[in-house]
Amino acid sequence: MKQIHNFINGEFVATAKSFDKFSPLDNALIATVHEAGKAEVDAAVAAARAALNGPWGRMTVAERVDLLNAVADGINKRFDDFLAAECADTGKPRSLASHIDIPRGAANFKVFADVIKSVPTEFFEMATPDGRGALNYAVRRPVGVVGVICPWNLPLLLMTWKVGPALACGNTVVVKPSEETPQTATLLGEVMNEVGMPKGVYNVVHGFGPGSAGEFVTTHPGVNAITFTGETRTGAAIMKAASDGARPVSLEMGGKNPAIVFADCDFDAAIEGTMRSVFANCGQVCLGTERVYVERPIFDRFVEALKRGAEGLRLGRPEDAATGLGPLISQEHKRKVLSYYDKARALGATVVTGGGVPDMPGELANGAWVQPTIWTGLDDSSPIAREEIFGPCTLIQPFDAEDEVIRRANDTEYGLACSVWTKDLARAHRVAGQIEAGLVWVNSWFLRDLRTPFGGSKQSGIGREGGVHSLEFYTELKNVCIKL
Ligand code: NAD
Ligand code: 6OD
Repeated sequence: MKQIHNFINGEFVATAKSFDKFSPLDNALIATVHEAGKAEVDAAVAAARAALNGPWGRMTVAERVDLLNAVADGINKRFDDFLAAECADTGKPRSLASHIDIPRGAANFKVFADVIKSVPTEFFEMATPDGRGALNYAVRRPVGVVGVICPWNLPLLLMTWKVGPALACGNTVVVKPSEETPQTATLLGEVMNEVGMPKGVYNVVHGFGPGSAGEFVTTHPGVNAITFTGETRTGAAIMKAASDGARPVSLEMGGKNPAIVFADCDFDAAIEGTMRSVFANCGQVCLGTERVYVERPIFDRFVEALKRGAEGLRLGRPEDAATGLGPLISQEHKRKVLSYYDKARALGATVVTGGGVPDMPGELANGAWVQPTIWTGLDDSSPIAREEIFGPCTLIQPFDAEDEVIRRANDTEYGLACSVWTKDLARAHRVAGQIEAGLVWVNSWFLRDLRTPFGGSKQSGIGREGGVHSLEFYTELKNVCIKL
């Protein structure tokens, strides 16, 4: 059986305790994952601390930039290995992972290598009573050892989205990947060694949350800052843990994202974009659309077109080029998503398409498959319109007026993302300005420039990362005042 090790101080570390990793495709056992206990987390934090005080801490920015670029090249060199590992853990289509997950894994190092080369700083001259004056300048220092707690939906992409800027800023990291997706984080350890990354800069500890590696990292007094992506409830627990020692947190959390489709939109583009925002990665994207508001004159046509799109999605194995939809991540998540399918039916939803478990051939029948699903006929108060489901499903509702749809889109505890589809530029600006979310896409979805601020409002997040905004979290400013 494939063994997935921790990666501590440049070494692959086995432990006595382990857990099983099952394939989402067919529930077959695919790997044994070595679970880090307190001792391994202590060792990882100690290695990360020592690296800060070692060659890594003494490197110039230019030397760090060269290493980050080498990591990006190293990921690209082993592209097929990363692709195979990511698809094995998640079951997602290769066509998706090869266009998004793996390239972004490399880009997250390249982009922050570029950002760190041109960091702006402050400089102030001041008068002093003796007339000689003084100069002030601010320098950025790494915050220290950063704990990185990751989810399972875009494992390499979301882990490197944190590790790239953290290392660019001169920090060291202790990464806790999701228990569902351990492989690519350990594989990145091989790349770190191949490119000559100093020992202890990048560490990986495997395990779960409470009572396991996740808790041990977030409560560890040697961890100076914690960056997290995952569910809102988990983020809140981590924020509590971080309060011990008053450590900073960056939290990227859940969503219940609306799409707003005006009658004047480019209809085909709106359908294509909404198909992706609802069904990409089997609906397991934090930025995905779970509520679609469609202006009444095009409502029926829109529902019909999205239904056709959903029914055209081929469910299948990652390596099959025709596969448009993979399974959910796990049996547990399948049970959660199906509980919403049942709830929708019990609440009287019109099931436009899907709503159950597909017939899959052979062993795939044991996998975490659900049908792509569209509902109408429920209102904004229903749990289907309010709670994050994180599956390949959406509720479509009609609207009649701009003010009305803005109010309804904002009527949620979350505030991550929104897509607006219209050809009216003034309206696009007006609506975007009033949406309570960290990201608004107009006539697009998941179009990402990594220099832009990324993060959620309300219960969807605390803080912004991306470009120079990541520097705000991963560095501390120190002012130096020089009396002349
Ligand atoms: P999760 O919160 O269950 O787990 C995330 C990570 O936290 C895992 O590594 C888990 O082991 C760890 N963890 C759990 N409890 C912990 C604790 N008490 N202390 C320390 N670590 C703990 O999330 P998930 O199910 O892996 O991911 C899906 C969720 O992530 C969805 O809610 C989705 O919206 C959200 N998400 C948000 C973003 C974003 O950018 N805002 C991106 C991706 C996913
Ligand atoms: O693109 C990104 O940088 C990012 N953080 C995406 C998050 C996707 C959520 O599932």
